Amino acid sequence: MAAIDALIFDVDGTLADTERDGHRVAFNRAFADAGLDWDWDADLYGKLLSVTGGKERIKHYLREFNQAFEAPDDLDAFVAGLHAAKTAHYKALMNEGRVPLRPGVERLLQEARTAGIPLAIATTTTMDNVTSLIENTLGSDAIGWFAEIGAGDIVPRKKPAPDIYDWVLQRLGTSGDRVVAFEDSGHGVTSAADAGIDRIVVTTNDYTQGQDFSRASLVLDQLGEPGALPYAATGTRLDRPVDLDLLATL
Ligand code: XBP
Ligand code: MG
Repeated sequence: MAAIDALIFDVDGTLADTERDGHRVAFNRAFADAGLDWDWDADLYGKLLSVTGGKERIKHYLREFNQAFEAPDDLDAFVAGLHAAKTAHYKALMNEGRVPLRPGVERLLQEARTAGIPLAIATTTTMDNVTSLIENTLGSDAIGWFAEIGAGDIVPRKKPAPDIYDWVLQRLGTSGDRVVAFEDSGHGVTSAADAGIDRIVVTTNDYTQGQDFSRASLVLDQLGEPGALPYAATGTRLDRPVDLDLLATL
């Protein structure tokens, strides 16, 4: 197996469970600000997650779940306005420290930093949201821990397309067979795998459990800590948390 040149992390659902109590709440606040009576409850939001990207998700909602809404002529501008308001609300929620990192994330990031293995991010979400989550959970300098951050509209196609992983790999100057990717969703696994990444660790959450992870190397409930070991999707408990030694066996 090849050496590990970098660890590449998805953000939403992987670093933190941001969707239900972060993004969803921010969308609803932006809708209320705009005088819209749209309410994305936790179940509906699970369905809407089939489309990645906040602007794309709003359009998907109008197409599939709210056809009665009379959209303004300039739909793109309308959606962009809602989305900008949503991003402001999301940042405010992160500033309140509402969403913690998932178990084992900080430990693994620190272990990689100590070992000199570059860290990177490949996400669909907006760059401002990434900065806000990282600063509020890991500290004001922690954004500098990441050698490359690929986020949001920087590439033409969002996950499940491979574009964002291709972009990050190119910027890192490496290839898919020399990195490990961390994801929480089927779309994320497809994106990473189609960029040539064969070592993919999935940590599932309530929204993504049961999705197709057949192209992942490892499917777990969390990265875990020494005192709280992860369970594999098969029900087996690992004998160690996800650390560099474990990644070297993939
Ligand atoms: C994350 C997303 C994003 C966020 C919203 O997917 O789908 O759309 O829900 O972010 P992934 P924006 O974890 O696969 O990257 O509203 O900033 O687009
Ligand atoms: Mg995700």
